[in-house]
Amino acid sequence: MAAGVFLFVAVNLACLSVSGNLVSGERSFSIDYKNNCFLKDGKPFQYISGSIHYSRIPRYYWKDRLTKMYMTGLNAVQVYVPWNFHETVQGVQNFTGDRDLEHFLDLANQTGLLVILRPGPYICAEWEMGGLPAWLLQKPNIVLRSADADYVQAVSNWLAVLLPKMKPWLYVNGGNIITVQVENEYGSYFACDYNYMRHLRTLFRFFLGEDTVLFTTDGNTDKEMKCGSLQGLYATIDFGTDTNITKAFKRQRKYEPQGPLVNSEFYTGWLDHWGDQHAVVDALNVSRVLGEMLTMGANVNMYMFEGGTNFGYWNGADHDTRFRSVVTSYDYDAPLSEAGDPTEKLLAIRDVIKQFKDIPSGPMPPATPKFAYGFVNLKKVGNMSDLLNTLSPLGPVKSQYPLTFEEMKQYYGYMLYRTTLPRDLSEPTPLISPLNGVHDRAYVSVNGVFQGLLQRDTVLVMNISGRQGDTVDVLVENMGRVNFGSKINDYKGLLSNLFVGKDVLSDWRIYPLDIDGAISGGWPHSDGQGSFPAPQKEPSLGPVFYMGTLQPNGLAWDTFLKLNDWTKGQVWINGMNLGRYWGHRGPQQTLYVPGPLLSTTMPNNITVLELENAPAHQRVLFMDRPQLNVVGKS
Ligand code: 6GJ
Repeated sequence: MAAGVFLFVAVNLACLSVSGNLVSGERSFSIDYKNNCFLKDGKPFQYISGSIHYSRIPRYYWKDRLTKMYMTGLNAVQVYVPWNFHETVQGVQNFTGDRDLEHFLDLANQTGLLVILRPGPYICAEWEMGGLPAWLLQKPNIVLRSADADYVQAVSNWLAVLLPKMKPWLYVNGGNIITVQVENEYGSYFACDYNYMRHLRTLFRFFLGEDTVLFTTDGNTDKEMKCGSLQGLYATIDFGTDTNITKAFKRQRKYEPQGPLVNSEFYTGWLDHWGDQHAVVDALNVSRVLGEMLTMGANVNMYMFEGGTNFGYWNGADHDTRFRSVVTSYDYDAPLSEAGDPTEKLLAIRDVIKQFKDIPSGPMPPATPKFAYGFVNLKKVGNMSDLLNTLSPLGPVKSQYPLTFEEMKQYYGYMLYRTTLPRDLSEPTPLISPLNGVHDRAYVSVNGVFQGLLQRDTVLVMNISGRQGDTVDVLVENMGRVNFGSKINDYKGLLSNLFVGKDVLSDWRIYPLDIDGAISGGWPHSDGQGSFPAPQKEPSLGPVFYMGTLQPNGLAWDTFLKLNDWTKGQVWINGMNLGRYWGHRGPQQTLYVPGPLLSTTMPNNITVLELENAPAHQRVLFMDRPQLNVVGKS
């Protein structure tokens, strides 16, 4: 080892030989700047942590995943708090059921795991709008993640609810939260607004006390570390396996000359967008670099350790050269699979950790049982355009020109824009979004007949035909708001006018769609079997609902739903929105179905919204394994 590196490593090992001044019974967690380490109850402490997102795992399985992380040898977990998951409606905070954060913290505590809390308020995470609630966009031109008065007011109101809930969970108060992150990689954001970060520091100090270890995390560049760090917040860094760790930690040392080395996001895998090749990160590289960091005495959090699922509409998106939506699975090629199954990568990591600390004795809990329930035949319920009385019971809003989702005060899912053709189109005529205003996908029908689609950034024109006065339906899908970079103020819907040839389309009737509410209320299965057309085995075009039931077989085991030959859409089972499928694009080909969602005695209601093209066979398949790595045809 080169002398310089040797010295660097040696200096950082100093902490491990320090014995702290113990005051019996007193709990404390702090930074020892003299010996470059954390102190827990006055003794040197090195955390080996993994990221887990409770918002991506059904509450039933939290204990299972946490136990597997503990049995791997981790002593901490890192947890994001998605603001929009808890305050979906402005002023209404929800901490129940799958949102019961304190229950999650309690389970971690019971399991022997400390917590590194990351309450944002922005969290990135491939989560819708990086965790920020879309209702913030009610204020046009709001400057998110800045000292913008409206944004700061909303943030202050939220943190005034969340942080007092977290205070009893601080380690010093008898809980298991050892450190708290302020914002998230703020150095990668254009605003670089120190007044905003100072305000957050003030709020966190006010609610959590002067002794809590507050930190920031930024990417491995000087620009990011400079703009993201702030006096009084311990600066940490993040990087993956393809990094020179000595250089990376030297960069951290430029901002924290003394104190523990910390990699807050050591990437064990990576995310997938629709159409990507499935991302994987080599397990040997992960375990090798992890070993090198632990040898240096660094504190490491593995991002992700358990990824889980972007159920419902919670996936985020990226927008570099173009809009790219993140897939439903957040498997992330993580040590615990989306379904919580231990992988070879987990075992390799455990082998590394056992070189540095004792591993809990006893067996690693096994993968949860999986079952291939087989084929289920569905039948057509009806075209979206014929179901508006059910899906939009309050009827349309009339507007000369289109309104956005935000203006309509519907933030997620789908919205139907209806107008009429201004003139006869005897020849196929371009339907154009000249300002690229379709956010994100629009499915276009004339008199209920699907004619094609428009897509943000990539399909700005299509041809339609029809007669003057014909009904034009434009179903717009919000495919998840951008969660990283300058485009996170990601308005949805028709953001600008559509033209047929040179004629602007106007005089719209805009239908907010509460599909999830209708399905939670029992539709379509509660409408009885007789009220739907006789099951014709024929393909269908355009936005169409299908229904079916998975008959109970006494088992409620995890399973994976594959929609072979279907194109793109959304699935609900027993009222739960499992997320989006897009087999035509891939790489995800199956949706994770958590076993606890299924009934062992009652028929399990399946509803599918196919947006483009359903196969004549109208059936779906429940398998006993996932398929996340098959890029589609389109
Ligand atoms: C982290 O930065 C983020 O803090 N990260 C990613 N960032 C996107 C950078 C693109 C150039 S991808 C995976 C993670 C999570 O998003 C994390 O929340």
